[in-house]
Amino acid sequence: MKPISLTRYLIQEQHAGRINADLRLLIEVVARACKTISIAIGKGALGGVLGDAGTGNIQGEAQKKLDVLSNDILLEANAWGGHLAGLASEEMDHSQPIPDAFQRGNYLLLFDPLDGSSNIDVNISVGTIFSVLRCPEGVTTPGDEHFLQPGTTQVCAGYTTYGPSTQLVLTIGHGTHVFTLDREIGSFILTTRDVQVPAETKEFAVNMSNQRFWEAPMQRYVGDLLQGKEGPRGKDFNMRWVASMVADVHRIITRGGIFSYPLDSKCRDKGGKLRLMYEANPMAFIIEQAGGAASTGRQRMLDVQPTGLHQRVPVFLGSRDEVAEAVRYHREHDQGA
Ligand code: FDP
Repeated sequence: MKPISLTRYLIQEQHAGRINADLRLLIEVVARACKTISIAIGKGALGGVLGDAGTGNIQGEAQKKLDVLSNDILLEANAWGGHLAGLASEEMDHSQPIPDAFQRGNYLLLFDPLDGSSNIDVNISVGTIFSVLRCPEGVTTPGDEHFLQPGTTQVCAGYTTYGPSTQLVLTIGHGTHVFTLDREIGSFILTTRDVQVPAETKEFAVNMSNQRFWEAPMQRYVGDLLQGKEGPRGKDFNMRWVASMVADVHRIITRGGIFSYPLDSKCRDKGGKLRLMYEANPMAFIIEQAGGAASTGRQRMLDVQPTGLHQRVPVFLGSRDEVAEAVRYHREHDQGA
C-alpha cells in the first residue's frame, strides 16, 4: 500500500468520525512545531542552540537553550489556531489561557517541549511529549485546576523523537501509530500502523545508580531480574538506559521492554522524578493503545487523580506482562507477603 501522510491519516480519521476538525488542526499544528524543533536540533553546534540558557524552570532544573526555544516554538505555533483554550508546559510555572486577541477553542494542550534535554549537548536522541484534554464545559479562561484531569480523559497524546530520523508517535484512542519525517518533502509519513508492544520482554530500563535509594519492592524486583536464568524469573535480562524518556519509551514501542523511574528516597518527598501531566500520562496512553501497560507500581497510571500541574509520580511502563510483574512485587510488599 502507498504510504500516507499525517495530514491524510488525520483527514481519514475525521471522515471516520474519530476526531473533529479542531482536533485535526491541533495535531497538525503540534506536528508542524515539532518539525521546526527537529530542524533546530538537527543544526546542532552550527545553529548556536546548544548549551545552557542560564535560567531555571519551576522544578529548579537548569534550562537548556533548546528547552526555551522548543517551548517558544510550541507556544507561538499554538496560540492563534483557534482550537485551544489554554496551554501548560514543563517550562512554565502556570498554565496560560489563549490570549484575548485570538479565538479560543475547546482543547487544552500540555507538553514537555524537550524531554531528555541533558542529552542534547552530546548528540543523543531527545524528544517532545504532548497531551490533549478537553476544556471543561462552560470554562472560557482555563486555569491550572482545569488541567487536573486523570489520564483516562486524554483525547490525544503523542511524542516526537529527534534521533537519526525524526518520528512522531501518536494516539487518538484508536491504536498507536508511528510516522517518520520525510525531510525532503517536510511531511510525516505513516510508517507503522497499530504498533504493538510485545507482552513479554527480557529488557529493562532503569537508572541503576539509584539502586541504594529505592524502596524494598523495587530492590527485590530488580534483584530478581539480575539473577537471570538462575533466579526466580528463570531468564536472562538485558539492560538499556538512554536517559531520555522519549528514546527509552520509543525503544520499548519498537521491540518491547519495561521502563521504570521508581520512587526513591531522593525523590520521595516530591512523589517521584517524572511528571504526571506531560510525561507519564501521555506515555501511558500511547503505551496502553499499543497493547502495553503503565502503572505507578501501585495504581494504573491513567487512573491517577492529579493534584498539581507539575505533580511527579513513580513510573513503570512497557510490556504488559512485565509491568504486571513489577506491580506484583509492590503488591506483595505492601501486603507484607
Ligand atoms: P531530563 O531530566 O534530561 O529531561 O524528564 C526527565 C528525564 O530527563 C527523562 O527524560 C529521563 O528518562 C530521566 O529524566 C533521566 O533521569 P536520570 O538523570 O536519573 O538518568
